[in-house]
Amino acid sequence: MSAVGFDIGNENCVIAVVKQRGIDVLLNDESKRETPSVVSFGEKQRFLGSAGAGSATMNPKSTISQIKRLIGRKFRQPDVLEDLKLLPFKTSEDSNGGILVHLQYLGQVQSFSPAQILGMLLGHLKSIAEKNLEMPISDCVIGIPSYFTDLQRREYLNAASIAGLKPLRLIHECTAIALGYGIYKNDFSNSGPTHVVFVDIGHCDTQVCVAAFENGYMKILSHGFDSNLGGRDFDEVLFRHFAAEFREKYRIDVYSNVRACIRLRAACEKVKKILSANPEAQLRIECLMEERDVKLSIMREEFEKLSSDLLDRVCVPCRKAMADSRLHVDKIHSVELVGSGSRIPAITKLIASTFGKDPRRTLNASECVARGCALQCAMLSPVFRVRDYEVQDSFPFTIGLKLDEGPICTLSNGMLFRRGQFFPSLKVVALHRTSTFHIEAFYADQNELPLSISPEINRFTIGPFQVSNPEKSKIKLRIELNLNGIVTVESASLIEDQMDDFATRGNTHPVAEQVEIESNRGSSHVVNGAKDSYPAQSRSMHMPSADEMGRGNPIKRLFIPVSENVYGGMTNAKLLEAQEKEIQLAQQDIKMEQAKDKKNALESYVYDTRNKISSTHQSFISESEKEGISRSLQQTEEWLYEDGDDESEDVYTQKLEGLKKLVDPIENRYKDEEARGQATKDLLD
Ligand code: ATP
Ligand code: K
Ligand code: MG
Repeated sequence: MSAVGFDIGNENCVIAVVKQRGIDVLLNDESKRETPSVVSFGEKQRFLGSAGAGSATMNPKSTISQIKRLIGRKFRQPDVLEDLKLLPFKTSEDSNGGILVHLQYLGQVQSFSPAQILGMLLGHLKSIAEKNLEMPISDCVIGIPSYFTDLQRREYLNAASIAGLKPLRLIHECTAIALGYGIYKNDFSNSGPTHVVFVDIGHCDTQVCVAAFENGYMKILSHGFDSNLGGRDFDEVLFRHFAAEFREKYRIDVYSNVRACIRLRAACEKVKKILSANPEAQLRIECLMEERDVKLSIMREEFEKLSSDLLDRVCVPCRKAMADSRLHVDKIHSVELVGSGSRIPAITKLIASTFGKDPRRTLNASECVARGCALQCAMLSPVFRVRDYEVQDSFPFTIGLKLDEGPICTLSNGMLFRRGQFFPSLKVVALHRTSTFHIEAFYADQNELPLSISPEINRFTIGPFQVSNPEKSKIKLRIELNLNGIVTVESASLIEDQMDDFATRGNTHPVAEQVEIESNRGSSHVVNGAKDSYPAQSRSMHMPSADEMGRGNPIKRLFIPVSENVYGGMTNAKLLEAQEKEIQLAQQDIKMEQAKDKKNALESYVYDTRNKISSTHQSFISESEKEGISRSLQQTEEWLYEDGDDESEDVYTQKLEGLKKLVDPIENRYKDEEARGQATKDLLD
């Protein structure tokens, strides 16, 4: 058994596994520890990960990256439209308001949702893990940004299920980092918690969390983020700078040429990396467009000046997380800087001035998320024994609840779940209703959400049910913010009290006063082994509780069906369809890979045989045989370069069989002789 963790980045993915002795990061097909987050549609097969990145310049119009940014987003959100504008292929709105990308593949335009594309990428990572571990996997833990909405989380789970993965949980990336940091340390002070800030600057976003550590225990106090601030924004600063310079110096307009844009963006990223280690960098692209070679240099100082606005923005989520943690910066023991986007030297300076201390880099900047995910997977998996360690994460958004008649949990009258709520968490809401009704969960404070994100979460239909005596009955809803940060109605029940008229107890206000929110039952942390953790406790609630039984009242409890209406995302039918589609696409890839393998086998057979008949096998072959075989080899070779360049597995197999028929008799003579030689040798020895 292995516990697997996936860090899906906008630029790079990392896979880590917990093994008997510690954690390993797995190597991909190119023996790299990071796999580009790229899906590319070739003429007849997909190229995923490193292969996808390799085919990106050849196939810019059917290559997609940064899919994490599009997951669970609405087509019409302004920042989404900005992102989509950069894509060199068609996109449109699906029937749910989501995004569809339209790519040329297998001779036709095919449409995919972001969840499907992410599913392809996850499937690829899964296959890398399976190849490494030499066994099938499905249990895993996947990292997600803390600012992901309910829908984005659901879409991640859909993508995982398209890939045939079963996440034991989704975990906030910063929480995974903190877990990896804390679990093996047991030298924390005994005189109170040690507070550490983690800052992760990736390709597209910046995430911050403040964590409190004690020996054997960690707690996330707060999260901060900017979902639109990462390495790629610094690339963009350089891109705009160079595009303007080119217009001046070479009179060319890069923006008018898709391929030129892609090449310039890639070159800018390189320049940015060079400037992290050098005071000056040179940008040089041959034949960028209109047959012009371009060449310019830039100083680090100038780059920093150009990016001063971006640099200023880095401290905003840091300050926000500090404010929410209610700690003074003096109480911060250390600041850990991770994510490859943080390698820009000016960022280190900025973090230092924000916190009044130099940030540390004790963690592996690009691997720490995946490692934390693998650890969490091991902790949740019943077959692993990990040292006892307790993780408590907090949720970054306030969640409210409303009925069709109006809000029942709002900012002013107490929320369902508050920002900073430890989760998983369970609330019991009691209402007086006589027939089917709807409740709706929503993010109550738009200011907490990333820009242009919709506050809608989910609309639940409770019913059908019938109440015989409205005076003596109430509906109890158990509403959970689950381990994945998704809101669900875990159960709804109709409770009838035959004796006591509790419906009239209390007050008379039409909506708000009918609601009682009971205290949050169950612990809200995750400890080793799913069996010890909160969900197990909370689900054993099929019997009336003690207070209901207390007075010996005959209480009747009836479970009521609950159905969900998520705003967007996939229906079950769509998910099944996507799973089937993925199987087809994967089969096509396998078919093409197998054809390629057979083609290679045929090619090497031609070369080997040619060698043999003029060396080792020379004395076992007649002149005419040799001539015939040579002719066939020559023909096969020519065929391979022309008509046979792109054939099916069967065709290559047949060709190989044909050649073998000619060559096998000679091969057999050679082997017989060899065996005879060996026997003679044995006798003489
Ligand atoms: P995200 O977390 O946003 O989803 P990610 O996890 O894929 O993305 P990382 O791999 O942490 O992101 O970081 C990628 C970013 O780091 C890219 O923008 C890349 O250009 C940048 N980067 C990598 N090396 C350097 C360097 N030496 N100097 C500056 N930036 C760098
Ligand atoms: K990454
Ligand atoms: Mg990342």
